[in-house]
Amino acid sequence: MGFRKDFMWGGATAANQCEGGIFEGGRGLANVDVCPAGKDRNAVITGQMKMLEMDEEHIYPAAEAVDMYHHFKEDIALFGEMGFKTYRLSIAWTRIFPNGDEEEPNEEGLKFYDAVFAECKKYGIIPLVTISHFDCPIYLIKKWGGWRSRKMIDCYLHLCKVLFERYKEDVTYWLTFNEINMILHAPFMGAGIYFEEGENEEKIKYQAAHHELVASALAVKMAHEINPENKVGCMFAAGSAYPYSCRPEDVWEALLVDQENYFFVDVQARGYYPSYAKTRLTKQGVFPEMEPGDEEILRQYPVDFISFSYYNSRCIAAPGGDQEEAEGNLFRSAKNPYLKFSQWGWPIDPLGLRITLNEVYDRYQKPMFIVENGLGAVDTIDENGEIADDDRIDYLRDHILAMKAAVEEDGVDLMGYTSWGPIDLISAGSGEMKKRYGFIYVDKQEDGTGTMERKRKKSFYWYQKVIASNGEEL
Ligand code: BGP
Repeated sequence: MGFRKDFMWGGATAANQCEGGIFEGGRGLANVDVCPAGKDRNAVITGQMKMLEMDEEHIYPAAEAVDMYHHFKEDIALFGEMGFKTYRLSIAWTRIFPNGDEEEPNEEGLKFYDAVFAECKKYGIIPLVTISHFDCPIYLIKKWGGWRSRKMIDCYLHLCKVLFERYKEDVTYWLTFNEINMILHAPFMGAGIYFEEGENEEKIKYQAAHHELVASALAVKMAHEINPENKVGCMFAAGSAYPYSCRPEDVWEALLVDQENYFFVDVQARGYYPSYAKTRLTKQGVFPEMEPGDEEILRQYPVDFISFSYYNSRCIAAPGGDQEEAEGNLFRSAKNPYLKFSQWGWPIDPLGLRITLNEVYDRYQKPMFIVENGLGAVDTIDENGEIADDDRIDYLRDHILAMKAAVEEDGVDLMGYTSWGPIDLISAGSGEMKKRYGFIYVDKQEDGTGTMERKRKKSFYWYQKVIASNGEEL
């Protein structure tokens, strides 16, 4: 049986991690631009340290990134050479609206994406567009505090309207927010929120989440009105929570972690706040304020499909245990003794992808799309000038096999797979350049030096075969 004939193979990037050119084309400054590399990054992205401008002391890797702003033709040609059916990219909000609340969009910014989509078309690549990949204009953060304010909904919808109309002929696949559940873990990066001393952080985060959920539902409505062909998905950071042991307290804690993440998809896919969230958030005094009509909006405009990132599963123990902690995509979890780990300490769990696919499909019964998956690793160029990234190939092969089993043996409905960072780009979590995910190497080094030259790695040729054989030759 295998993957469907029109399976959407490809790769995924985010504007702020690859474009650079943040002062070009009339672009404004965004939260993602002022997240520094180095020791303060975590405090900034989690909203514990206020940073709304660039200063002299820090390095801001998004400023140049891998300069796709100037290299996109070459890069998309390489995606075409690999046989990509789709390319997931995000729009830098501040290229279109430098402040975020202007009436008229910035034509130069719109033209840039016209050119990107034209390039995709040349190679028969279908764009899959993330409207906001952790992107929030600084101006709106200064004015209203980012997504903590309901005012953001209108600004976001104005952006959506401009995008849906302008790119009507080019784009029919959209994602409203990247990893919407990241708002709970990295609220500044996820939603432009930083905290003042003494604030009720949970309440602010859930209020902001509510605003995004309403905005997302209204974006679905608008997308369908503007073009009935449009398909809109939600996107969350997935990875099932395993109990650390069969001790009921561990099982319970794992269930809570899963619910915390599924909460967002429950609302976006089913159209209402699940009972557990209503009850618990109310008891904790953090249930968001809603306006009349919000519940109807959520109910009327659920998403068409569900997408997620999967890097690893999580292993959860009840508080008070002395188990070791593992790293992994800004989520805290216990170290799973049965798994191997990446160079960045992230667990490697291909079967976990099959488990997650089954869980998500069981829960929502909607088509799914894996829009991020990959191995962040250091790459070295050997004496022949080649990059033999066998670990990456192994990682991807094992995950694709797991997803194949989920399709062939478990019957899950999967639309496509876009691996993360098909071209090296900067890390969202750490801001590092040396953590590479690409099939294409970029000569940009950790200290900012490099020629920006692009180079095919061994995995480039491997993925080309995978796509050509629709996932049969692995
Ligand atoms: C996800 C983000 C991506 C991406 C990826 C890998 O959370 O959606 O933007 O960067 O994780 O994480 P990292 O860059 O920290 O290795």
